[in-house]
Amino acid sequence: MKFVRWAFLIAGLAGGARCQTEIFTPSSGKAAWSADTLYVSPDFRYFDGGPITVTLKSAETSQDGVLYAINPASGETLRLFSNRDAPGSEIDVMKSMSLPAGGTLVFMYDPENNGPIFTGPNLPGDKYFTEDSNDRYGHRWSVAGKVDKSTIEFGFEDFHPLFNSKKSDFDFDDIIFQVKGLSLVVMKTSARKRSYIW
Ligand SMILES: [Ca+2]
Ligand SMILES: [Ca+2]
Repeated sequence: MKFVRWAFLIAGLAGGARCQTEIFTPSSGKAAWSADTLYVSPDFRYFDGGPITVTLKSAETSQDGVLYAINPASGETLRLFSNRDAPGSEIDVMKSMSLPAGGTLVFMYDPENNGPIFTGPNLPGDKYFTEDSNDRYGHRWSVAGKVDKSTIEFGFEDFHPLFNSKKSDFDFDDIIFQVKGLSLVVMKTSARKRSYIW
């Protein structure tokens, strides 16, 4: 699917890339995480045409919540897990949805007392937009990083600014899940060049 990736890259550069570059460093250490580098609400894409397998890893929070996948093109919403389901619970999203190659998926997390909150860049004007996170991370309530070539790890912060914003600890581990079948799109910049990791 290299052609699809390059077509996406060219279109992204022409249209103004929205890829995230900010790195999140867990203050409580990396014990909960398998990804070596975590980015704040990065973009990600479906390039490979195969299954998209979502696996629940852990939930370090006192608040219950439910994770969903949304096809932003159709608005179709699929319930995946409660954060209290058994770690290792697994769902193939593509058994219930059809996504075009090069398209994207939105993960929505809905804590019981507030939310919902969304993955992705969350720019004002986006269809799925999360309110401001008390200026700490702008509009962004998720992090993600690569575990290996085929696996991305995601985490959400579960407090919403309209409720208890001062209690947000931004550990982003209130639900952690891993996904196979998506590619992380992060722009790396240096003084000399820009490049992407997939
Ligand atoms: Ca937590
Ligand atoms: Ca938290």
